Amino acid sequence: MAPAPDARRTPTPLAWLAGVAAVALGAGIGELAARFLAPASSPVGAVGGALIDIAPPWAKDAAITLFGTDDKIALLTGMGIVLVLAAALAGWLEVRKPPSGVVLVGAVGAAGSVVAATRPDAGALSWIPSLIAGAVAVATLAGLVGLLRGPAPARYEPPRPAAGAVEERGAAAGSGPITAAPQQPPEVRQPSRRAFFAWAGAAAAGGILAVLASQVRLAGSAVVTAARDALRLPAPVSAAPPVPAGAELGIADLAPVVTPNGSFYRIDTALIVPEVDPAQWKLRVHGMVAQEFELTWDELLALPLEESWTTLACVSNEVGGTLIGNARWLGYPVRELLARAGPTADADMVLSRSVDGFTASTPLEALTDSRNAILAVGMNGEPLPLPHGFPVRMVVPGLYGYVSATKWLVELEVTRFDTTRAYWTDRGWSERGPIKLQSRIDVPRTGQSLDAGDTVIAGVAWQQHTGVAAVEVQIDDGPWQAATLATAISDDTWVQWSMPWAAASGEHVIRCRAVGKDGAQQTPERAAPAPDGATGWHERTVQIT
Ligand SMILES: Nc1nc2c(c(=O)[nH]1)N[C@H]1C(S)=C(S)[C@@H](COP(=O)(O)O)O[C@H]1N2
Ligand SMILES: [Mo]
Repeated sequence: MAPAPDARRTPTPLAWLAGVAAVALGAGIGELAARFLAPASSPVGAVGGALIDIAPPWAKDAAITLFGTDDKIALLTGMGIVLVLAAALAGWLEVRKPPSGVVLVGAVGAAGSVVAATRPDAGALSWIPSLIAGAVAVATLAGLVGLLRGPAPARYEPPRPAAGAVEERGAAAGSGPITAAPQQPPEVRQPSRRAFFAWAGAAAAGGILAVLASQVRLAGSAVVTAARDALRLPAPVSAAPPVPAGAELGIADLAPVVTPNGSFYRIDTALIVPEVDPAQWKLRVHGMVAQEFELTWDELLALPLEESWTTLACVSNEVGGTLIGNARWLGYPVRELLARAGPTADADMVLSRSVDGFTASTPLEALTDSRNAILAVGMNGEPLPLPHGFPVRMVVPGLYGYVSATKWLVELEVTRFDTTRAYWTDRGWSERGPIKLQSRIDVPRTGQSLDAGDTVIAGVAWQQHTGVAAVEVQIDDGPWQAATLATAISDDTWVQWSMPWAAASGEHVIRCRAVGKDGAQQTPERAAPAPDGATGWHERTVQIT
């Protein structure tokens, strides 16, 4: 392979720059290609999705604890840092030991291609963008490093004995063409630094522009947004009851009893929000049933839809956490669809599947009893927002989202717990996920400085499908005092609570705990979210001045 005679003359930062600029251009072009070819399989999206899938439960837990609903931004940032470091390494390698740099870059591109092609939602063309990314980065890196090396030194040729003359090398040294060369250090022509900087800058800028362009909604993806915008959901045959008077205490900083869609927590494994065109949407109901069937979007909307209030909660929610929200859902009872399919007597679970491969295992019983387990199409009076599962998701009161609330739903498979596992149960989370009794202090806020005097302590409490009977508050290890419960919308929703407080100056510790309508006390025992939901009392320290 071509040696790099002047490798030591190339400042290392320039080698890094060559790698980073080349990879930036490759990655940018790859993302852009994905936007045109196979939207669901951008190289970054595919690799990120795979990383999410192989992450162990503690890693999910840690990511959510550290970054909350910004976990995806954190992952992308982390991937970006790793990519930049790897790119700099490739540049360095290519200068020192060509072609190891381009081999590294090419290998990463090829690996990305394999990952993209094997994602659950991969299409026939999903392998292409990563391969394009790799090829562009390889060509750019080779070109940039070529510029760093400069043109081949014209006035210096290392001694190159003729074939078969190796033994005679010493003897021949004094004769032949080399004798004509001046006996002084060979003059290496200064490589063109200016050209290098120009091309490296152009490559990096081109990469950034391509990434930006790939984020612009192109004709293909606008289809789903436009379909959603144009949608008029049918009126429910049974409307949800209005929010009762007294359910919303209207206290500043207290979570509103109805969570606006825009501030509803979002948790899922989808690095890129799936885009499902309702016109193409179908639900397949199959498995251990008497009668398999498929349901189209138009057929679903023609069914008598019902409205209900359900508070969704994430199993990853820490004590005091905010991965919970309450909405008015419009949908069709899953129980009716299952009745149409006719589950066999030995079935005990329904595996719901998302278009991106996510699955949830829900006890058959929770989908066939009288609760409002629905295929939801509407959220707070509008079609589901894309990040919340457009066009169809499941909503099941009383169960954590990971075992029930499948977004971008395309399949219901009736099966058994002892033969089939779901996305998170496959990763160490509990098979069953009933929501645990919890209560949270929202007011006073963390870090809020309050003046001594009359103020209020307030929060929310929940145990969906059981209901909350009482909330108690303890200040500074004093006696537990009953808070006032607001009116609950229903047992399937959270409920606000409040308690007046004559705050004396100093530092105070406030604690809360709830009692369920089944008489159970919220346990003080601290448990982490994994494997089946956090427990413990929420407490907050406040400074009164
Ligand atoms: N397709 C899909 N559906 C999913 C998930 C997912 O990762 N993919 N996550 C589940 C989890 S863990 C929760 S808590 C809820 C969150 O729903 P939300 O994002 O609408 O609040 O969605 C559930 N549905
Ligand atoms: Mo979750």
